[in-house]
Amino acid sequence: MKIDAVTIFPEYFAPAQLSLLGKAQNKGLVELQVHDLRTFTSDNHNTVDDTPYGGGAGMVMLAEIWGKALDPLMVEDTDLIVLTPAGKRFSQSMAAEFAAKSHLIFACGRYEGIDDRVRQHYSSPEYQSKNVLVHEVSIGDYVLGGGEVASLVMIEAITRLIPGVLGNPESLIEESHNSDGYLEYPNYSKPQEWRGIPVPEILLSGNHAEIAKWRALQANERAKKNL
Ligand code: JCH
Repeated sequence: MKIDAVTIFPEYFAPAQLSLLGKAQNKGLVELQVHDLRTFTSDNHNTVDDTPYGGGAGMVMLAEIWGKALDPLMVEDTDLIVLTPAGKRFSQSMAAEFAAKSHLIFACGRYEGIDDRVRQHYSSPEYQSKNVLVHEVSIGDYVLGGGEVASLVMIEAITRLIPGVLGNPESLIEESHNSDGYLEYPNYSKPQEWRGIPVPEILLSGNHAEIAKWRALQANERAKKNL
């Protein structure tokens, strides 16, 4: 999978070189390219924003600069993901859908966001005929300073679902057995007693059918409690 991220803060993506995602890139399963939006400016101050038409607080990112950055990336079969607090809520099922794609672009805004004509332009019939889709996505109901951290969250959730990225595919199979991958039972490891708290007896029994039943019950109790 090819992933492009466009941002005025490329350094936010440094953690993408670590752990599973870093290894996936070394293995050639994921190719992440981070682009500095400011390299597409042509004025002395590298301006990427201006005041909003209609007035109001804050600044809006310029369509002209975003167009220059995105045009060369918007090839056939591309999903353009625009992060915004007003977007469709990101979920495990959405991650699975994006994991099957060949090319994702993450447009990371700052300030009050990006001039809406950028979204409109790349949603036009010209791009639809190139199998380009534009998605406005939010990772949750809280307001971040920009799209970078949200993109990193999405990239991690998506890329770990690409075949070969996770070392141990058993954990993916186990995830897929419950509804959305986050109905999890409580985990225990050594020692058998820690600060007076024992590991539940059933987990030491070797009875795998009973262990599976107990874990399913625990997962459901936990899910109800956290609603
Ligand atoms: C973003 C902002 C609009 C602050 C600028 C670009 C995504 N789940 C999620 N929370 N926040 C974001 C996000 C994504 C992209 C951008 N900002 C800051 C934008 C605002 O209007 C109230 C406020 C935030």
